[in-house]
Amino acid sequence: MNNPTTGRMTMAQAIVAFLKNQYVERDGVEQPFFAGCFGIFGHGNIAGMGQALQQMPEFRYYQARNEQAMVHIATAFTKTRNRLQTFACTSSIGPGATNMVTGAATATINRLPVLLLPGDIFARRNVAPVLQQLESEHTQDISVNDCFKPVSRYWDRIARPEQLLTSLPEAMRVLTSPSETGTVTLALPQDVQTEAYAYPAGFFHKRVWHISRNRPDRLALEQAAAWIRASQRPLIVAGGGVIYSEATDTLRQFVSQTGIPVGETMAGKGSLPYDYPLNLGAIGATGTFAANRIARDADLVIGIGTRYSDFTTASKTAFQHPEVRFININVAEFDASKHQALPLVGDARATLEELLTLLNGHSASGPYQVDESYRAHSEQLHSDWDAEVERIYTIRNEPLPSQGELIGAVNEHSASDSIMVCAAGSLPGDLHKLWRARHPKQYHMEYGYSCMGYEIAGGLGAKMAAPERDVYVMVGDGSYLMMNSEIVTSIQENYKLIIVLLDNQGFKSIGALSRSLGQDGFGTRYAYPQDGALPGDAAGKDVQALPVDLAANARSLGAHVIECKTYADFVAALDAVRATERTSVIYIQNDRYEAIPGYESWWDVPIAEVSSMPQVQAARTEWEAMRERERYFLGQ
Ligand SMILES: Cc1ncc(C[n+]2csc(CCOP(=O)(O)OP(=O)(O)O)c2C)c(N)n1
Ligand SMILES: [Mg+2]
Repeated sequence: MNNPTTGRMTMAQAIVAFLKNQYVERDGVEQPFFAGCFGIFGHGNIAGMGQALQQMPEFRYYQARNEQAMVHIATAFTKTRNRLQTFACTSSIGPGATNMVTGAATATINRLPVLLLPGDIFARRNVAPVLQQLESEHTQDISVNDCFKPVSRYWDRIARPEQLLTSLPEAMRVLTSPSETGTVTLALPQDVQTEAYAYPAGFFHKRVWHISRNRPDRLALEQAAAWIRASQRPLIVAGGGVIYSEATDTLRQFVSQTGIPVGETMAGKGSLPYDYPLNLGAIGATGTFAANRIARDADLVIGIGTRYSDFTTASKTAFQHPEVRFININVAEFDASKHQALPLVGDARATLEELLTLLNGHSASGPYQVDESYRAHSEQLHSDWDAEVERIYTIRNEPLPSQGELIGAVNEHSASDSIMVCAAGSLPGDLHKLWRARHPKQYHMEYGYSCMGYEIAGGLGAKMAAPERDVYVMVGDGSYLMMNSEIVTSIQENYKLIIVLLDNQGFKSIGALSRSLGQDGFGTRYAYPQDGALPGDAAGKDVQALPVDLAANARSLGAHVIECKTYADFVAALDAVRATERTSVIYIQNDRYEAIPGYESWWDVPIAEVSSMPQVQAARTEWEAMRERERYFLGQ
C-alpha cells in the first residue's frame, strides 16, 4: 500500500471528511451532494460522529427531536431538490436507530436518496451486552440495525475503519444513481467510530458524481414510435420521474405536438400546470372523472417515471381496453418492465426528446397527432373537471366547513410559487383531485408510504430546500398527534412553516373506509368509551369528546397559532400568516362526514369472506363484483 496518507483520523472523522467532498453534476450544474447532517446523540454516536461533526463545523450539524422525523426532513429536502442533494442522519444505537427504520422505508419506496448512519453495538464485543443491545443465542453478528436491510438499497456494517474505503464509494454510487437510489444505511459500531486509521489522502479529494441522462435502446424507441402511430386512444401517465428528471417542459412540448392527454400520479402531479388543456389531472383511485374515463378506454398507456402503485392503476381496474398495451419510460428497468410493457429504459427528458423527433419525422403521414375529435374530447373533459373543482371550492358547509372548501381556500390564498406538503389521511385523496398545481414542485405529496407523521417534518425539509417559497403543511389531527415535534426544530432553525391543522376528531379517511366495508367507523373516532367500548359512527354526535386542545399544544411548542371556526375566519388567517415571522399553525375543526366522492374508480381493500355482521356481508358481495374487473396485463 503506497498511497500517501492524511495522518490518522477516526472512522467518524473520515466519514465527515469524505461526505463534505462529494458533489453531483447534472446538465453541467455542480453542487455539493450533502447539505449537512441531522442527528440525535446518545452513547452510540456522541463520541464518534458527534465528535467528528463538532470538529468539522463546515459540515453543518442540525438537531432534530425525533429520529424518524429527521429522515423525513432529509427525504422531503431531496424530493424538493429533485434528488440532487440530501442530508446524512446520525443516530445512537438501539431505539434511536430503529426509530429511523420507518423513515428509511419512506425514502426507499419513494425512490429518494438519504444516508443513514445509525450507531451499532461494539465490534469488540467484550463488554456485551451493552445498553440497548439486542442479543441472540444463535449469532453475535446481529443487531437491531439488521432491520434496515429490507428498507435500504445499500446496507453495510463498518467493522473496521478501513472498510470505509470500499463502502462509502458504493454508498455514493447508489445514492446518486437515478435507478438505484433510496436509503443507504451504514451501521457504525460505537467503538469503531472512534478508532483511528491512516486513510489515503486521495479518499478525501473532491469527487463529482455525474448524473447521467441515459437513453433507451434505439430499436425499442423505433418500436415505441410505431406503437404510438398505431394508437387511436393513447394516454400518458405522468409519474414522479417526470419531475425528478426536470422533464416537465419537454412533456408539455410532447403533449402539445401529439395531442396525447395526460393523467398524473400522486408523485407526478404538477408535471403539467393544472390549467393546461390536455392535463386531465389525477389518475386512478383518487383520480378525476376526466383521467379515469380516458384511462378506461385507452388502447396505449405511456407511463413516464411511474411505479404504477395500486392507487394509480385503481388496483388494476383503471385500464379496460381489451387490447391495451404499455410503453414505460423509466430510468429503472424494474419499473419500465411493469405490465409487460415495451420498456424504454432511460431518463424521461432524454427519452421524450428522442421519441418526439421520431414521431415528427420519417413518415409519409407527417408528424404524429391524435385524432382531432379525441383531442377535443380530452379538452372538454379537462374543462368539465375544472368546473367540478370550482363547485367543490365554493361549497360553504355549516356548521363545520368541508375539507374541499378549505383546500380551495389554501390554494387560492397562497402564492403561486408556494409548496404544499401532505402525506396521509383523507387529505391526499382530496388534494390529488382538487389541488390546482401551478408549478412542478408545488404538490409535495408523500404517497409511496403515506406515512402519518411525515407532514410537519417533511414541510421543514421542503422549506430548507426552498427557503424562498412559502411552505404549507396540510395535516390532520391524527397525523399531528403522531408527530408534531419538528415544529420546535423549525423555530430553532428559523424556517417558517405554515401548518394547516384540520381537526375532525379522529380518522376521517379510515372512518369512511370502515363504513364502506360495513364496519361503522370502528376505532376511528377520538371520543371517550361508551358502555366499555369506543363509539362508532352509529353513535352520531352523541359522544363525549376528549378534552384535547391541539391549538394550545402547537402554541406550547413555540408556534404562532390562529384558531378559526368559520370559512371566513380561515381565509382571514391564511391572509394573516403570510406576514408572520415564525412557524404558524392555522387550527380549524372540519366535518367528518362531508366528503369528496370517488370518480369512476376503485381501490381494492379485501373484506371478510365470512362474518356475523350483515353489513360486512353486503359489502363483501359488492367487493366481489368489483374484484372481477381487476386485470393482468400480459403484453402484446
Ligand atoms: C404511520 C401510519 N399509521 C397508520 C396509517 C393508516 N392511516 C392512514 S390515514 C389514517 C388516519 C389519519 O388521521 P388524520 O391525520 O386525522 O386524517 P383524516 O383521516 O382525519 O383526514 C391512518 C390511521 C398510516 N398511513 N400511517
Ligand atoms: Mg382527522
